[in-house]
Amino acid sequence: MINKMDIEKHLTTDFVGRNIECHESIESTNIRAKEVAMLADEGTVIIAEEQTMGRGRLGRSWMSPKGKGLWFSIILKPYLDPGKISKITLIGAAAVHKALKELGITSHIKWPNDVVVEGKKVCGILTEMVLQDENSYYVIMGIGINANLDKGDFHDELKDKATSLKIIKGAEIDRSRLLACVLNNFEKLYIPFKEKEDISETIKISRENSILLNREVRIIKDNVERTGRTIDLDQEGRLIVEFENGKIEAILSGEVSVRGMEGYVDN
Ligand code: BT5
Repeated sequence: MINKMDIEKHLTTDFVGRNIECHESIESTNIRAKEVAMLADEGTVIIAEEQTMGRGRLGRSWMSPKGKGLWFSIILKPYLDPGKISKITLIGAAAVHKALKELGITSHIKWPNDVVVEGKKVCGILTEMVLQDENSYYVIMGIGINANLDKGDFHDELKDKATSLKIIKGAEIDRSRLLACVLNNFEKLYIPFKEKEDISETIKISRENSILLNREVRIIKDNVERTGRTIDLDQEGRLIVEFENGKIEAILSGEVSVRGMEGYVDN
């Protein structure tokens, strides 16, 4: 069981993770975070041992078995133009990448919201915006990390595309330490963004560790599917893609499949 004291031992942050709400079992930490966001301090973290209705993007489900993962949400109040919120997901992914590196695990970032190890997903991020009134909103960033799941914990559908840190390392992961590490790295990258809209360090980490650059990809956005080649990630965190028709576009969000990964093998 994760407890606050174990997490606090490893925290070096000013505000992220300084308030933590722990649940044994909950529908979704994002749902709970939305309920308490208005009165909560920025940086409050909601964590659960188990989620019974863990969610991914577009209403997909997120498997969150009890005691095996890190399922948590951070409440943020950045007071920025809502159009810039997708960058927070990139900051989260960069923070997870850095935390895994501190544990000796090499990971790659799959723009915009996944972290993969050995080509398989170990972490997914769901960032949601909650409008308070016309002029203000909160951001809930939910992060799911497959820490100590065993092979048998994955449904058949996920066996080939997902893995856990325990499977990779061959040993249990200290979840409290990992959580503190993610929060420490997140705050360092988030403060320049909140104060100066500076995400240069996040972009640098994402570029250097991206699994997507210079790859043939299939991109689904607004139900339209197109294939192309990824060229770069720009300073705004947009994926630059050259599509089959030769047109180059900067994509802010979308669903990307890489040829040769996760079942995308057609010619
Ligand atoms: C995501 O969505 O990857 C975002 C996942 C966010 C989960 C966190 S946990 C804490 C917080 N509370 C929540 O309720 N959610 C957040 P997406 O890119 O749409 O990927 C979803 C897809 O990933 C599913 O359709 C499955 O194919 C796959 N998937 C589900 N559970 C998984 C797991 N534990 N590990 C790896 N892949 C998984």
